[in-house]
Amino acid sequence: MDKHEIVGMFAVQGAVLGIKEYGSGHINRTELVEMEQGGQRRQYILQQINTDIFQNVDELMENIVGVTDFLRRKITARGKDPDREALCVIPAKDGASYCRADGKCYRMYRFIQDAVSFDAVKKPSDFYESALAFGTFQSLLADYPADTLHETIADFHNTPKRFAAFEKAVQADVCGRAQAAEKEIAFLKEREGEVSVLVDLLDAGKLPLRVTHNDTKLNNVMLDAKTGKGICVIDLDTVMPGLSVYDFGDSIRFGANTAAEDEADLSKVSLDLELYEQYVKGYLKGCQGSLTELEKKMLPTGAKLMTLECGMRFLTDYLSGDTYFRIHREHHNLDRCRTQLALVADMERKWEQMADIVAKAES
Ligand code: ADP
Ligand code: GN1
Ligand code: MG
Repeated sequence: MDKHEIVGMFAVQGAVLGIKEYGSGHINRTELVEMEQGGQRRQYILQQINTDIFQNVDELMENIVGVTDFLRRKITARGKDPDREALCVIPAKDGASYCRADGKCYRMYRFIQDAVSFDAVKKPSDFYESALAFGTFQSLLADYPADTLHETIADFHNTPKRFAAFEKAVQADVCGRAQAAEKEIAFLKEREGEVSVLVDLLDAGKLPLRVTHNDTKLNNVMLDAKTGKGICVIDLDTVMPGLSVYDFGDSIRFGANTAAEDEADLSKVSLDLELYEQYVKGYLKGCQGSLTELEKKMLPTGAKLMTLECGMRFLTDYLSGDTYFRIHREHHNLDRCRTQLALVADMERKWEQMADIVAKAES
């Protein structure tokens, strides 16, 4: 089936004017669909879901429909525009939330107009706005029935389990790549004692389990193209019960790095403390005072451990033959791992300042 026929399976009218690749995600494949409807041009997002990773698409889409319906109702009740501030799933013509074609799974969303997402921070206020949006997202979902959410990827941010998987990949060394990553392997092993800190606090009941996004990269939030205000959190595949400090941490890992996630020149990698501060302020404001004292105190640890975890995931994938994250060049996952570990090292150098910024921030 070609893409035009796939679009035709969804409950949209009119003629397809064009379909082009879109976005820079590592997991799904995203396309922008342009249609003509009664003389007007309309845009949609078409996504091929990565079913190697998301093996139960019914459960995945049940989560997304549940969360987006919930958000849309709340946003409407607050007198705001749900089409702008929440994703809208376009159903298939048979009423299902996604389509199957040639063994692949596709979903469609209404396109959020006059909005942008960034792969890198252009100005600090954009980062502040993204933090406000992610914090608000979490507050909006504070009373979502968490027990109805399916775990779309088991143990997604269980850092000690990620560490065990990394060690297993080093042992197996199926591609003979471990030697090329000796320094990175040693760096991670030196920090083994730290990887359980947050999950241990969760298990001890000291950190609360919340409904979290779990993939809070800057390019997963849409900002208003004119005002720069954060409007809508997207990419909801991993909305599951989790830790707020990890949501915070993933945003810092990606957005407060002075270099790109896959920068090959490590001298460009560092933690931008000004951006970090902006994010702390925006996130705490968005969370509306709901974070506990311990959550607040653990924000720097969330940033460091999420960066460490992501580094070990990239390295595990490199050692395993690049089967998880889409790569665009040789050794791409090794480069990605190296930036993460360089960022961890810089966070260690700036640890006191990171803690100080949080301590001084108003919640
Ligand atoms: P991935 O899982 O591959 O990261 P995303 O759902 O994040 O996929 O989509 C990729 C990009 O497509 C986003 O960064 C964003 O720029 C754009 N995008 C996704 N959904 C929408 C939407 N509903 N409206 C406008 N742009 C969107
Ligand atoms: C993946 O899909 P995308 O590109 O937003 C990954 C995240 C990683 C991120 C690293 C489902 O996110 O966990 O942090 O790459 N998503 C999944 O850039 O594994
Ligand atoms: Mg994304």
